[in-house]
Amino acid sequence: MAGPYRRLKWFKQERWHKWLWFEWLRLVHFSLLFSDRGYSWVNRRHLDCFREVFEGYTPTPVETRVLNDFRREGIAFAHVSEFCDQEILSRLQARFDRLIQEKGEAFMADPTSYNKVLDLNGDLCEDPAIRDWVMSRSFLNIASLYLGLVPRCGTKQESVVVPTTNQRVGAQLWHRDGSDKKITKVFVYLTDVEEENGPFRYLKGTHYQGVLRDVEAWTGSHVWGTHERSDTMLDRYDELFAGREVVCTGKSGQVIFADTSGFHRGGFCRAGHRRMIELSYYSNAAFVSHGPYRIPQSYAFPDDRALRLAFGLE
Ligand SMILES: O=C(O)CCC(=O)C(=O)O
Ligand SMILES: [Fe+2]
Repeated sequence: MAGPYRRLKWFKQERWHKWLWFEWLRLVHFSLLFSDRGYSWVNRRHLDCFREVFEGYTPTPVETRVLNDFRREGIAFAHVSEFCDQEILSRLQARFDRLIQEKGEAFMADPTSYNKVLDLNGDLCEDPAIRDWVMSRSFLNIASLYLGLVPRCGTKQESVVVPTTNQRVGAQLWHRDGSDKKITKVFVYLTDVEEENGPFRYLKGTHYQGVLRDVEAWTGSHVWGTHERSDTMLDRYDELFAGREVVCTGKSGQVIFADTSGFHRGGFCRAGHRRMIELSYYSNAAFVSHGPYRIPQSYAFPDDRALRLAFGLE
């Protein structure tokens, strides 16, 4: 037994072999995601829950309006006050002030990163403001009705973008998020965002259900899995996208729903800064790690099956 075992170990350690495994797994994974039957099968529990919870559900007028735009364009807009008490905005802003202070001046002034992540996932309940925002049932309703299943909450990120370089880098370049075929991201601005503050930008209709979905390949390492960014289709920009780019400038309290499987870029800040919270929802089978955020045992989690599934508690 020693011989073959040693050979297997050697085989496992080869870098090319790991790469091959990874590529193969990725291929199988995406084949499943992109076939309707595969997608339904890998997400079956979340589909069952969707049928149970949303059969006969009548969306509120805000949800209906958001969903109509979201399905057609891949992007939709609302305001914090349409979902929560307007007071939540000042509570979230106060939290940002506190987090920025805790991070310290050196962190905020570091010229090597344009995106200052104040909190990624972390404890979702330590601050009632963020907890109420993250647990909002309206966002889960919209994400569920858009995706056609009860999704998994992927990430919660609070960040500030600041001016650094003159060259766009990372997510400042056009890209699709390479993790799922349909995604719901909910962004909220906590500051007024003008053109120079690095607004989020989106190419309408480039999402999976959109009229321009096939404008660029859905597979390939520049899109899927690796999260590499590209501006490759810029030379065809006028031909393909004239009038289709939405520049999401907006006031503090602006909420943006975006299917980031469609092309987007943002955070290219040239003056001032932009404060934003991002929540993301994917199918359970997405090529992302959900969390790992923390929900303390002491938190009396609502007795709500959809919400429990969304946070991986069932
Ligand atoms: O910061 C932005 O506006 C873009 C963020 C982005 O690419 C993303 O959240 O997927
Ligand atoms: Fe992105």
